[in-house]
Amino acid sequence: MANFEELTKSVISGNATKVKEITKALIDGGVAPLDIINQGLIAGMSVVGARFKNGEMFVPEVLVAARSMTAGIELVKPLIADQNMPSAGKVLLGTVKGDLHDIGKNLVGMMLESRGYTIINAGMDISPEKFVQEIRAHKPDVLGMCALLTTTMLHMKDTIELMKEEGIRDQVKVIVGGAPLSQDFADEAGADGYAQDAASAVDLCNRLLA
Ligand code: B1M
Repeated sequence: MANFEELTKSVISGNATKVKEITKALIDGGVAPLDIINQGLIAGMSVVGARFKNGEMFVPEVLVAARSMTAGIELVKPLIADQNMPSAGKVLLGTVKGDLHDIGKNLVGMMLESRGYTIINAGMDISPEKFVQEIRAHKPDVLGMCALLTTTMLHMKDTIELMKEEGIRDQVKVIVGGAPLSQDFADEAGADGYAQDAASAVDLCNRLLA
């Protein structure tokens, strides 16, 4: 039977066809969907991240790997989303201005969706003004902002400040996440919470909306 190591290797080499084939074999073999994501797909992307950092992989290869990982996630997604669950709340998600990293944010969205949340995915490169516009349009219970760059994470604070100026800060809980963030940063930015990973983001939303 297909195994995690093969899946990880296929993500690293960006072979989407193989990623889909192995993911499907693991699903058919009864492997838990979240194990496929964590031990196969994300594990592969972690290796890509390390190689990117060391200059052993470059942007085009990273993009191809990211696309192959997404191809696998798309197959697993229907298995963890319970369509019949009543909505636990509405979460507006977006990656901040100047930031084009969306894999982690999409994973957070998928995990929240699987736990009954309604997700409005605003996308990436979202300016503070656009976040405010989206909040007014969708009236979410929670705004979730994501940043992967130390330069762009500063826009989280700008967004929260603009929400205050526009008089809508108290209407929405704000959570933040992304690899360079910390609880200290979230506190300083004025967020209601910080989550280190997708599973913690679900716990955090549950706590904030309880
Ligand atoms: Co970029 N990149 N990248 N990149 N990239 C990083 C982030 C970097 C750490 C790599 C490195 O140098 N070591 C580095 C940032 C350095 C820094 O600021 N400290 C970096 C850089 C420098 C850049 C460029 C500037 C490179 C260049 O062009 N010279 C450029 C910037 C583009 C831009 O945004 N304006 C760039 C571009 C890209 C790609 C487009 C090629 C691609 C993104 C594709 C995409 O997202 N569609 C990319 C990728 C893939 C990465 C790495 C390799 C992987 C990121 C990822 O998807 N990880 C990354 C290196 C790394 O992380 N090791 C890197 C997997 C994902 C599941 O994890 O996003 O952390 P993560 O999400 C986690 C948690 O953080 C958390 O839950 C998720 C799941 O557990 N989480 C949340 C995330 N969002 C959350 C929100 C929440 C709660 C939890 O609440 C709302």
